[in-house]
Formats: sequence, C-alpha cells, structure tokens
Amino acid sequence: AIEKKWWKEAVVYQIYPRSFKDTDGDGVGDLKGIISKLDYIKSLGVDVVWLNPIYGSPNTDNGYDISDYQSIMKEFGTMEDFDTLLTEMHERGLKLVMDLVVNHSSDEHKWFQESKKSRDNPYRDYYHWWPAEKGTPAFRPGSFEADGSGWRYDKTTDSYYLHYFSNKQPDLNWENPKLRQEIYSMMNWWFKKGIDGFRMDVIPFIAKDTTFPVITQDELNKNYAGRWDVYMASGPHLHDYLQEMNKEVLSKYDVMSLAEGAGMLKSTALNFVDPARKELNMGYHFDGASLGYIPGYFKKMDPNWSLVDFKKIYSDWDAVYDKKGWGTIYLGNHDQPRMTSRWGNDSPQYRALSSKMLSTFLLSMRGTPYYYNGDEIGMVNAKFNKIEDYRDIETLSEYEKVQNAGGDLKQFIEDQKTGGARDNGRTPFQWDNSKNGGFTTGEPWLKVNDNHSSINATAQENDPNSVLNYFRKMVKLRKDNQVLVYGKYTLLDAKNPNIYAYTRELDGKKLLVMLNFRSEKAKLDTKINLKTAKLLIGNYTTSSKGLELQPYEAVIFEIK
Ligand code: TEU
Repeated sequence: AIEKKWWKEAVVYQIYPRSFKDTDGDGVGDLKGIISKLDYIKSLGVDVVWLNPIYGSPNTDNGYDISDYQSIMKEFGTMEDFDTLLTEMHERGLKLVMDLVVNHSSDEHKWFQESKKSRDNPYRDYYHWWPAEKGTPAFRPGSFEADGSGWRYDKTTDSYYLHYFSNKQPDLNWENPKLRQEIYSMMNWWFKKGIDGFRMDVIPFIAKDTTFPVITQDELNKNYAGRWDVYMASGPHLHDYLQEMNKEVLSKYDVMSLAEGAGMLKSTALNFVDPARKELNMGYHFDGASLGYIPGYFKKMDPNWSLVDFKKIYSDWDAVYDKKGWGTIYLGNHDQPRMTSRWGNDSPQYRALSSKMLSTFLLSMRGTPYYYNGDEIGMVNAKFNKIEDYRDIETLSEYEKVQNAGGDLKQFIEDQKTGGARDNGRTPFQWDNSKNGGFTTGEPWLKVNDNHSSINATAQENDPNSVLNYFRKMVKLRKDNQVLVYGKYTLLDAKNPNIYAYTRELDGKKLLVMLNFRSEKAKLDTKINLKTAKLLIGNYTTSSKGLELQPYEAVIFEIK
C-alpha cells in the first residue's frame, strides 16, 4: 500500500533569495522582498518554499559558505524579518524548507578561526587537517579552485586543510562527535522556530575515508557521481551519521528532508530514503543534471543531446523508488542553466510553448516536483558577452583555468550562452517591464536579462494563455489528480527520439502524457486509441487529438 505523506503531495517552489526581490535598494534580494511577494507565491498553488541559504555568510559562494548558522545574512535582513516571513507563510498555508549546508562552513566561521590557531586547539578536529610532515596529502579535487586542488596549506600550523569546494569553504569533520552535536543542536534550534524541513546540501560528502588514500586522475575522470560516491564521499559512517541525525533531530518533528548531492546513485539511493532505515525522506539525482554536457569542456551543451537518454534517466530513477522511498523531479535550480534554454527552445517562436511543455513534464511525473523561481514565467539564460558580467565563483575559476592553460576564452564565453554557467539561472526575477525588471531600484548584483521588457510576471498575470497561467493550471491539475502524485509510471515508445510519452495509473484512473521535445511535428508510435480520450490540458489553443503532435506540444488525456 502507498504510504501517503504531505511532502509527497507537495509542489516545492525554490526561491533564490539573492535574486528574488530587493526592498532596500542595495541590489540584492532580501526577506522583506519575499514577504512582499507571498500572495504571488500563494497564487501559484505551490505548497512548500525552499529557500537557498539565508544565514550569515561572506558570500564567496552566495551563502553556501556559512559563517554563522543561527543568524540571517545582513544583506537579506534580520532575524525579525525571518520570524515575520515564517509567520506570514504559515498563515497562508505555505511551508518553509531551508538549506542545510553542513559538509563545509565558511573559513570565517568562528570554529575555523579557532581550528587554524594551533594543532591542540579545542576546535582543531572540527575540520580535516593534514600535518605537512606526513608529506603532501593525496590529491583531492577542489571545485571552484583554478588550481583544482582540494587541499590548502596553512603555515600557522604547518598543515593542509581539506576543501571540496573553494578554499574559503573548509570541509567539516563529521568523524568528530562534538561537531555532529553542534550541527544537531543548530538543526533543533531552527525546527523549534517552526521551519518545515531541510534540503541537505551535498549530504553524501559529509562522510569521507579520512585516511585519504591515493585516487588516481583516471579514477577521478569517471562519471561525476561515481567519483564522489566511490572515492571521495559516502564514506564508511555516512548512514550512521544520518541515522543519528534522524534520532537526535528529524524524528522529533513532522518535517521533510531532502538528500541532495552527487554521489547518490541508483544503487545507493534507497540507503538514504528507505523509510525503514529512518534517515531521510527523498532523494535528488544528478544523472539528468550532467546529461548533454560535452566531456572535457566546462558545461558546454551538446545541442543534439539525446531525448532517449533523458527518458531512460527519468524512467530508471522512477523504478528506483517503485516499491519504497521517494524521489524528486527537477529541471532547473540555482546550479543549472534555465530549463527552457537547456531542454526547451528559447527562441521567440518556441520559448513560451516549450516552457509550458517542460512544466507539464515536471508536474506529471512521480516524485516531488522542485520548481525553480522564474521558470513559471519562462525566464531564459543570461547569455552574457563578457566574463565581467559573471559573478559565480565556479565560472570565474573555470575561466581562470582556461586562461592559465592559454585556452580560447572567447569560445568559453560563447559556450556558456547555451551552456551551464550557474549565473544563467541566477539573474534577478523579472516582475515587470520597468528598469531592472522591478527587482531593485538600485544596481542589481547580477545583470537583469534584457528581455525582462517582454518576459515578466505582470505582463502574464491576466493573460489566460501565458506561461504563468499555464503553470497555475498544471499545478491545479496535479493537486486535483492524485494519480499524478502516486500513480504508477509507464514509459511508452522508449526509442522515440522526439516524443516523451508515459501513462500514470492509480485506482482505475489512467492518464496519458505526451510531450514533443522538438521544433518539428512528431508522431508517437504506439497502439493507443484516443477515440474516447478526454483532454485534461494542452499547451496549444487547439490540442492535437491523435498521436501526431505539433512542435513542443504537450497534452494530457484521461484514457480508458
Ligand atoms: O551543489 C552541489 C553540487 O554538486 C554542485 O557543486 C554542482 O555539482 C555544481 O554546482 C555543478 O556546477 C551544492 C549547491 O547547490 C551549490 O550551489 C554549492 O556551490 C555547492 O553545493 C557547495 O555548497
């Protein structure tokens, strides 16, 4: 029997606070800005808001480098603002999920400031240190570092410290029970304030083999999840930690927990989310996130990516959770390019159509949908023309790598227009056609996309055929049809290179979803009689009634 849960039935709306709405004119979004938009958020029909980190941070990695876990980042406002936000969300029946970033802290956190002082400091073992007299530590990659290294030498104690991300994001040592207790008490503090869950940043990474054995470069060149899962993360005690976290924290509240991070493989996902293991609630895979990038280039997108591969990824992951556990469905977030640019078609002719088609996919699959702010109005990639317009530490460090290697910098910038640079998805929300899209009266921290003059929420609010109102309709369709939440998923015509078609079935109700991912007409090759089918939604004013679809057409039928 299906175990029904509110977080399985929820639609999650991810807000990137830095780019959502600025009310004090500093060019950075803030909590008061989110409060001012709660009626808009409620009008979408979503149930849960996931906020990217809002805690004290020097913003080396836009809040994923936390210097004070129990404070609000000064650019975002005060703890009073937070309390107001939470109260006003709960008053509207909206739940709040926060970002838990505990694989690493900022180097400006007091724990690290103490830890680096001396080898016998009480906080020394809150982090991973390698004494220099043991020789150079075995290579570990450090994302966001131009030299690619995950170790940084610190002369004060003649030792190296580990950082899987930037050197200003030292990895926390979860082997240390004192550190783990600090994390649990911080989590309990936030739950006692009334939040409704955590999205857990790179949670498989918290457990490492702290003997740091040698990993050769060709071993690391294995696929992204593989290298983290097999070599760098998911260490021996990972599930001991998560079961301890559940016992000490999560089990005490009616909250949701999402395990994020490369290293969750189809073969290991249930170790995190099988309810019998009392760890976390739902998993988040990266197989789709890495599909379509051309190996050897930084997030260079292959325009001929394979829909057959895409369908296989999502179908295989649906099968992982067929009997137990629960998954998530996403196509965009703050680490990804805009879904319409990447998986749809952001040309003027097909932008709106393909946005609606992709939303139909996201909201008709089995698994909790994580929907990224701005996709509901069809926002697209920034397509900056120069490196000075970029802000993301990841893109800047990758650019520096190309520079150091004497590579083609112009090509690098061109690649990112259709590629995966994370700022593509971080440009400010486009509220209206005024200067800076109504996001700020000041200088935005990251340029607003020029197309805000035509692509903005205000222009779409009262247009029944807008991307925004289609999104609202799709959310309502999902809420009104539990078959779209819990129903069995069956892929049809798997080898079709243009159409993604599947059925959802529950208690005798059967829906057929057909999505044309191409700019040409396409035909579904399967035996389905649509004579008695009832059209539930379509992204054309007149939907196709047969098995041939218009460009980027999406339809959902109830079939017998
Ligand atoms: O990202 C986890 C992660 O896997 C990313 O490093 C991802 O692989 C990368 O962005 C691909 O381009 C989380 C957060 O979502 C991300 O914003 C942070 O930068 C990262 O962890 C470090 O906290």
